[in-house]
Amino acid sequence: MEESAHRRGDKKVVAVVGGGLVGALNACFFAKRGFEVEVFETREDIRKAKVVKGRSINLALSHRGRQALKHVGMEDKIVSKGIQMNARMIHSLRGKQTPIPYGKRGQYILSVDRANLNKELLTAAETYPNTKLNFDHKLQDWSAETGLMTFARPDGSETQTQADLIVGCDGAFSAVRKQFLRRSRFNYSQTYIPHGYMELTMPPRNGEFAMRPNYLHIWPRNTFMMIALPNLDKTFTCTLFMPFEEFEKITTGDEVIEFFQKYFPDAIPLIGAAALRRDYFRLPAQAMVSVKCSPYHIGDKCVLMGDAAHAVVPFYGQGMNAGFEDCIVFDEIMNKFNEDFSAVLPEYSRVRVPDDHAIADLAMYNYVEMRAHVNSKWFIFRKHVDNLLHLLMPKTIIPLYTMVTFTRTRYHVAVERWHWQDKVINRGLLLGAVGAAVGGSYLLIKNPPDINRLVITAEKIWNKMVALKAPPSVGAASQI
Ligand code: FAD
Ligand code: EGU
Repeated sequence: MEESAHRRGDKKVVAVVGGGLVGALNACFFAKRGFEVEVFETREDIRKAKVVKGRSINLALSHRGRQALKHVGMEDKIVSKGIQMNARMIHSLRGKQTPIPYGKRGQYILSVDRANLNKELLTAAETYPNTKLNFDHKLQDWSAETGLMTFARPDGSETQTQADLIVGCDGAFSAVRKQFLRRSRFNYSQTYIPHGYMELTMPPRNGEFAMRPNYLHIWPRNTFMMIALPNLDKTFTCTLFMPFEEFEKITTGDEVIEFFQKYFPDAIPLIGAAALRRDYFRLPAQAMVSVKCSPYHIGDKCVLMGDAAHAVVPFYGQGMNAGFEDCIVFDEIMNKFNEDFSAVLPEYSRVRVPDDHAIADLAMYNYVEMRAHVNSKWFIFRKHVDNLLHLLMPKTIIPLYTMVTFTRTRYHVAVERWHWQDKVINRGLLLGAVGAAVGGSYLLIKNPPDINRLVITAEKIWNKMVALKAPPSVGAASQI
C-alpha cells in the first residue's frame, strides 16, 4: 500500500479522480476550502508530455464556464488567451459568408485551447499547498464502503489509497461510475449518435488568419456539418461532423477532394488540397456519446461531475461549460450545508440532475434538428426570427441559446421558458394576426413616434392577448 492519504491533519481527504478540465478545476475548488486534495490522473503530466493526444483541440467557453473559473481566480488568465467570437459566420454552398451576431455588442463567446486550459488549471491546483497531483494513476476499482481505491501504474504495479470523498471527474467512460452501475436504483442510459467527427487544421495564409478570426464559422449542410474555431497561432481547427457510414465511403484522396468540392468547396483552398488529402486519413473519425444517469452520488462517499455524470453531444457547445457549472453548484451547496457530505451529496443530485439532463436533451435535440433540415439559409432565417422576436419583445422572448450561453439560468428552467415562449408565439400568431394589425395601426396613429414606448405597450398588449401566466423567471443565478 502506498502512503495512506487518510486524514493528514483535521481536514478530510478528497480524492479527485481525473485531471482533465473538470477534475483540475474541481481540485482548485476543494483546495480553496482547505481539504487535503489528491488528484489521480491516468495520463502522464501533460505539461511535460511531448505529444498530447485527446479530444477536440479547442472549445467554446461561455458564461457558465467563465463564472466557474472566476470562483477560483482563473477567469482573466484564461480569457486573456481566448479568442473572442462575436458572431457565427455562416458559409453557404456558394461560399457566401453571412455573420449573425450572438447578441448585443460586447456579447461573445471565446475559443480556448483545451490543452492550455487543462495545463493552467493543473498549475493553479498545484499552487495550493494542500493539493497533490498524481499522474500515471489509472483508477481500476474502488469500494463504496471504505473509500479504498486501487490504481494501475504504467509499470504494471498496483497501488491503493483511501479518501473521505471520491469525486469522479474521469470523463464519459468513467471508472468511478462503474461502481454505481452495480447498485440498485441507479438509472443509466447511453446513446452513441450515428455521426462521428474529424478535426482538420486550416493554416494561416500569408501569416494571417485564413478567414475572419472573431467568428465561429459554420457550414450547415443538413447531414454534413463543419464548424471552425480560431486558435492563437492563427490557425483554425475545423471539425467535420458526418455519419460514420459516410466517413467510411471516402477511401482515397481524390474522393476527399470530390466530397469537399460538393459540400465545402470554399474550404478546399483554405485548408489546402494536399493537406486535406493527407490529414483526412491521419486519424479515424471519433465517436460521440450521450450519457445520462442519476443519482450522482453514493452516500457521503462519492460524487460524479463533468462528463462522468453527463456526457453530452457537442451540438450546443456546453459540455465543458456544464461540467464547470457543476463545480459552482456543488460549492454553493457546500456553503449551505456546512461541508457535511451526508447532506451535500443528496442535495447536489437533487438540484443538478434535472439541469444536466436538460442540457443533454437540448444538445441531442439540436443534433437531430441540424441533421434533419438545417442548411445555411434555414440557419440564417431561424436566427433572424429569434432575434426579431427578441427585439420586439425583449422581456418576453429570449432566444434559448442566449439563456444557455450568456446566463446562468438553470438549464431546466431555460427549457421550460423556451416551451412557454413557443406557446406565447403560437397563440399570439393564432389570436393576434388580425387584432395586432388593427390595434397596431390604431396605436401608431394615436400616439406616434416614441418607438420605445410603442414597443413596450405592444409587448404588454401581446402578453394580455395571449393570456399566459408569467414566464418562469430567468436571471437570478441558479436559484436552488
Ligand atoms: P475529460 O475532459 O474527458 O477528462 C477526464 C480525465 O479523466 C482525462 O484526463 C482522463 O485521462 C482521466 N481519466 C479517465 N479515466 C480515468 C481513470 N480510470 N483513472 C484516472 N483518470 C482517468 N464543451 C464545451 O463547453 N464547449 C465546446 O465547444 C465543446 N466542444 C466539443 C467538441 C467535441 C468534438 C467534443 C467531443 C466535446 C466538446 N465539448 C465542448 C465537451 C467537452 O470536451 C467535455 O465536456 C469536457 O472535456 C469534459 O471534461 P471532463 O473533465 O469531465 O472530462
Ligand atoms: C460544436 C462543436 C451553432 C464546438 C449549435 C450554434 C459546437 C461548438 C449552436 C464544437 C451550431 C450549433 C452554440 C454556441 C456552439 C450557434 C449554440 C457548437 C461550439 C445553438 C469544437 N453552439 N458550439 N448553438 O448558435 O448555442 O452558434 O467543437 F453550429 S457555441 Cl451545432 Cl453559442
